[in-house]
Amino acid sequence: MMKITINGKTCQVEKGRTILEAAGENGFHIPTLCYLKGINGIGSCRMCVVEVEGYERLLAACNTRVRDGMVITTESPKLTDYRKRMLKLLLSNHNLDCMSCASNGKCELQKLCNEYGVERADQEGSRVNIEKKLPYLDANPYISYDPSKCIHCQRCISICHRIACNGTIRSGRLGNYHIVEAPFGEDYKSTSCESCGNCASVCPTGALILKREKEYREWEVKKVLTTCPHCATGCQFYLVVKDNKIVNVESADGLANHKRLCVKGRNASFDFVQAEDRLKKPLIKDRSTGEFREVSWDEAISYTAKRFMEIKEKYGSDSLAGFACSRSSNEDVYMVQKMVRCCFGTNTTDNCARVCHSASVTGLAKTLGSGAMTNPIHDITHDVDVIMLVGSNPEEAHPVVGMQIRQAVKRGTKLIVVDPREIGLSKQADIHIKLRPGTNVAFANGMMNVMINEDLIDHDYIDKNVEGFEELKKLVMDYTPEKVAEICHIDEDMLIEAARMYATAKKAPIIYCLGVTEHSTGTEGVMSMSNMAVLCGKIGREGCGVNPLRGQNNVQGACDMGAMSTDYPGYQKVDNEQVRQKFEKAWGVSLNPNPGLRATEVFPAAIGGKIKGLYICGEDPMVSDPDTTHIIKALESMEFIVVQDLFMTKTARYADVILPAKSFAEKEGTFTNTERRIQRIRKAITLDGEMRSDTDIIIDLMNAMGYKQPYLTPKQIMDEIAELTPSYHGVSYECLDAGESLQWPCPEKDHHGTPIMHVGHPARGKALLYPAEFKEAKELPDEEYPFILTTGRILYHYNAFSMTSRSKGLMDIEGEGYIELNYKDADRLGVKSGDMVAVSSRRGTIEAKARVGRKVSQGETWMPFHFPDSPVNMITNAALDEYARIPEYKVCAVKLEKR
Ligand SMILES: Nc1nc2c(c(=O)[nH]1)N[C@H]1C(S)=C(S)[C@@H](COP(=O)(O)OP(=O)(O)OC[C@H]3O[C@@H](n4cnc5c(=O)[nH]c(N)nc54)[C@H](O)[C@@H]3O)O[C@H]1N2
Ligand SMILES: Nc1nc2c(c(=O)[nH]1)N[C@H]1C(S)=C(S)[C@@H](COP(=O)(O)OP(=O)(O)OC[C@H]3O[C@@H](n4cnc5c(=O)[nH]c(N)nc54)[C@H](O)[C@@H]3O)O[C@H]1N2
Ligand code: SF4
Ligand code: SF4
Ligand code: SF4
Ligand SMILES: [Mo]
Repeated sequence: MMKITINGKTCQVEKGRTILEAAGENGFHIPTLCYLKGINGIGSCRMCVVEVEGYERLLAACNTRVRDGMVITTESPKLTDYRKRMLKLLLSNHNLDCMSCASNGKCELQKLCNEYGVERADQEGSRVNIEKKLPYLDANPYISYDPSKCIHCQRCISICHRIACNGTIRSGRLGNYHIVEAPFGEDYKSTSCESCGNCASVCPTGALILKREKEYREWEVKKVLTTCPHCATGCQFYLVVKDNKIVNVESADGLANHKRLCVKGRNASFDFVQAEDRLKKPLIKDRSTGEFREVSWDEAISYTAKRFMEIKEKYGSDSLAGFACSRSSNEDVYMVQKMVRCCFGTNTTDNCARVCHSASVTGLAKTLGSGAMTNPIHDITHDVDVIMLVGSNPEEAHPVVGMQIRQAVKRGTKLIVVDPREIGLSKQADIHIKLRPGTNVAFANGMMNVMINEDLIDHDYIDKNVEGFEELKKLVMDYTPEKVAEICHIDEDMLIEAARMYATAKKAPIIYCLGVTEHSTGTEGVMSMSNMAVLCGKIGREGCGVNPLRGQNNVQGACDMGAMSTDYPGYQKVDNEQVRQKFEKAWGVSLNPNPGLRATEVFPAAIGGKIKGLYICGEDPMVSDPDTTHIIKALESMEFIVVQDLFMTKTARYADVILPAKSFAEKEGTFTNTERRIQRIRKAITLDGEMRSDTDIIIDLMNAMGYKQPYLTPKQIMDEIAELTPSYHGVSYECLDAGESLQWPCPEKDHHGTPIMHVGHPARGKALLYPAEFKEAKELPDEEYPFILTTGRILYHYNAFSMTSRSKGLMDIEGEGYIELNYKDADRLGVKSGDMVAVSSRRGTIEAKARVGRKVSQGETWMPFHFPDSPVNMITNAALDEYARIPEYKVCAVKLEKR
């Protein structure tokens, strides 16, 4: 601690503090303009100058550190005069069309000028002519840059380089002048800019803005704190609302995002909410004509209830099924599974995790005793030595996690990327293992072979906390680096180096995603990730663990809430007698003791005549499930289908009843993000139309089906969830609204959550090392279908396209499907970038535009699954994993022909 004097007051401050920080901590305000805490401290605006005894010149408070005994003055006539002169200098170069400026009312320059009584500059500045030469850049659909309002504070540059870690917007020169080179001109698509808008969010003036800021003034809006509806990173933001219309998104300081947002969170979180073509009224189809007619809610509810109950009567409870929506809230999902269990009388309920991370839920429960991400995002991306990223493309799929990984790499963390494609992060990786799709298990066994043979494992941890070591050792001894290199098409030495790098690192998380799970050996792939971490004792510790990045905003919650055919809320097993009795008592009905079918089993069962009625809340299997032809057949086989969604999806066209639901912005609730963090969503607007929240619709349906379900608010539903779910026991709206950010397990009231799991010992008691033999994917290339097709996602679109396709800006940036091929294959086929290619598998043929390059290896291709013009699930393989019944989206065999 040091003793200093500020404005005559003696203050104790910690060594290393800047004058600005020391003053702030002691209640003294110093004006700033270019300064951004922890991000920008270049001291160029000179607003934060202070007088320090013994110094002739004025010192910038933001980048001068305190010294013991310093005597500082933050306000004086001299300082006021100086600050006024600085403001005048800025104004002398500034385009003062404040009345029409989007930043009017929130401009920091305007605020300071008001504060210091500066109205205009004394003369025109020297930059004015420079600015006339610089173009106003506004080709990017979301962001524009007006050089005539730029004060060269560099905040935008610092945030892009140090926080978004993209390094796209740069500082340049024109003659003697510094300029900002912003990537928002006509060539914006060819820059590395991700349109995340983090730069615009920190611009103090109207120079760099989100274009939609022009539509409102700061004093006209209210801001509603909520959670992003796209990926499971769980970024926090405010919906900015003017006259009951959402006009913007502003980032908030959530524990997963720390004010960052990605392009979808910032720019595409409300267009779909306010889209013209939202479903607004309940619809019933006349099967004889195929036409839908608008009906009242009363009719829709009573008709739906009657039809489901007739089917139950005729074919039994297990002829019904109900899927919950991982986009909707915990409370909504809880009610769906409660309806399925209490009214349908079956456990055949599921959610999109089945096609996504069900292998993680099953695999990690088997090996560690809990199927969730073990460590928080911040913990595994800050201050770790090595990150091993397997089958995960976070720069596109979890961009705010991707930004934090880029930041870690920048700070010196080593990165191992295991992915068959070149992804953005593989360029920054120390090691990129570009393995053949479908060979993760062999890869992991090879890694463990090296770890054991070179004795890099944690004997102490294994002795205390592990079972199955000998069996695993026996199995992996077969997987020599030579053999694995041959199976995976990789370099043997690289494998050895990766094993050493991971095993010897002190802090090294494994982060993985669908490249591991979406295989017919997905569960074994997941258990192999767990095996590697367990063998090295990297479980239950800071900066380590096994970390599946979950997909949808609330898919973690949907699993937690019991939208699973085997589990009640909180992973309590349906075939456990005691558990069942507990739920029978709470819900007042007798419950079906048999596990139900998994979602991917429901469709074949429908074709086989076993499933007759299906309720689908917010899923679009016509687009998102593999082998669309079998989905069509299944949908056509059933007697009654209900779809509850925001839009007329491809699946909804097959429904008998369509129920219009409210989106995340129109209701209260909670989402649980990938880190098990339970966060609030809040109602921001009320739209015209008869849409209702999922929960309200379900409560009506339950009553109409004869179950007395009292009407409950989301808050009351959470109380019921907490009562019945040990891991959510301490969760309540009271504590969430008081600012708590809880990560389950939260086993007691007043518990503050559990950031890191398996501390002390694995939840299972002992971790299981599961010996997984490598098995080939179900469909391999052959003479007729010589290429492997892998599928996945891109930054600008989201899953089945229903939400992001309604954002014009995203469609401008990336609007059609494509297929990536290796340039050597393309040469052989005579295909160039931009040519149309027919892509055929044993299940069908689609067309896509070729993108030729080096991203995929020879013999391999890749397609995004979002786009309706190349509906890739027409041709993917519905082969399922043995344990989790997850489909093999990541490998099928195709042939390519130039069109
Ligand atoms: N922009 C955007 N973000 C999203 C989504 C979206 O649609 N768009 N969807 C959300 C959802 S639901 C999910 S589940 C997540 C998914 O997020 P990710 O799993 O990260 O996304 P994918 O692109 O499906 O696949 C990830 C990587 O797996 C690699 N891969 C393919 N086969 C193999 C293999 O055999 N082994 C290995 N090691 N890697 C392989 C692919 O090359 C790809 O780079 O994203 C979420 N976030
Ligand atoms: N080829 C291939 N196919 C894949 C994948 C792949 O990697 N490759 N990935 C798979 C994965 S991981 C996933 S998660 C699935 C995703 O597949 P889906 O779950 O089918 O797709 P989504 O687009 O996420 O959205 C589902 C629907 O929810 C609706 N919705 C949004 N909010 C709400 C709400 O609050 N209430 C209600 N009732 N509805 C709402 C949307 O309008 C949308 O129609 O796709 C899978 N399909
Ligand atoms: S939008 Fe994002 S990536 Fe583009 S310049 Fe701004 S901060 Fe950088
Ligand atoms: S564009 Fe804005 S943030 Fe960037 S240097 Fe100019 S004034 Fe500062
Ligand atoms: S990273 Fe995910 S949660 Fe965060 S803003 Fe982007 S889409 Fe939303
Ligand atoms: Mo997913």
